[in-house]
Amino acid sequence: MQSALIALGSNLSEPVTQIQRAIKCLAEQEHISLQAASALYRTAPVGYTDQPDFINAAVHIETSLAPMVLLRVLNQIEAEFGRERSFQNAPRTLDLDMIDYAGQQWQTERLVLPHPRAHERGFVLIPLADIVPKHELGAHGSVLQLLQGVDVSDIERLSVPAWNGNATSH
Ligand code: PH2
Ligand code: MG
Ligand code: MG
Repeated sequence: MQSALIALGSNLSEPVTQIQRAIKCLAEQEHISLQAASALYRTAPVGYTDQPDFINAAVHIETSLAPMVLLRVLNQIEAEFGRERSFQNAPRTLDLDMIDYAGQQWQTERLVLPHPRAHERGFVLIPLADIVPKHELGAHGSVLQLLQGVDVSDIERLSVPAWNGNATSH
């Protein structure tokens, strides 16, 4: 089994419910074991800003799937959740981004690891800090170190649970 970190985001069609359902869906995948889930966060849109606030979270999984197979599973789940790809950074029902896979470095057209923008994004780092604060994102430094250089003033922690199961109950 290998360790992987997945960032989740949604800003369409009841995003809190989308993220809760997506975490449950990941936990129920045959070759994935959910280890930990962050809290849910309401975050201002970064990049293309003329769109609703996002709900973001992150999970730590163990998986026997190879990186490209895991990527395909993530894309399939996005599609099941009604994800449409109209333009880059468009509003979405569900975005599942692989942030890290066993600390590996990848540079392919379809997959870059660690995720090339995670180290500068508060909406990824704040959830990661809940579950893997000391994790090193490639050569960029640890999650906690990186957070010191990032504006997180637009990020609000929600009190609703992200996930109320455990790794074996479903
Ligand atoms: N995802 C993006 C671009 N901008 N902003 C926030 N707050 N949350 C996101 O998940 C997000 C974003 C591209 O995937
Ligand atoms: Mg993304
Ligand atoms: Mg994505």
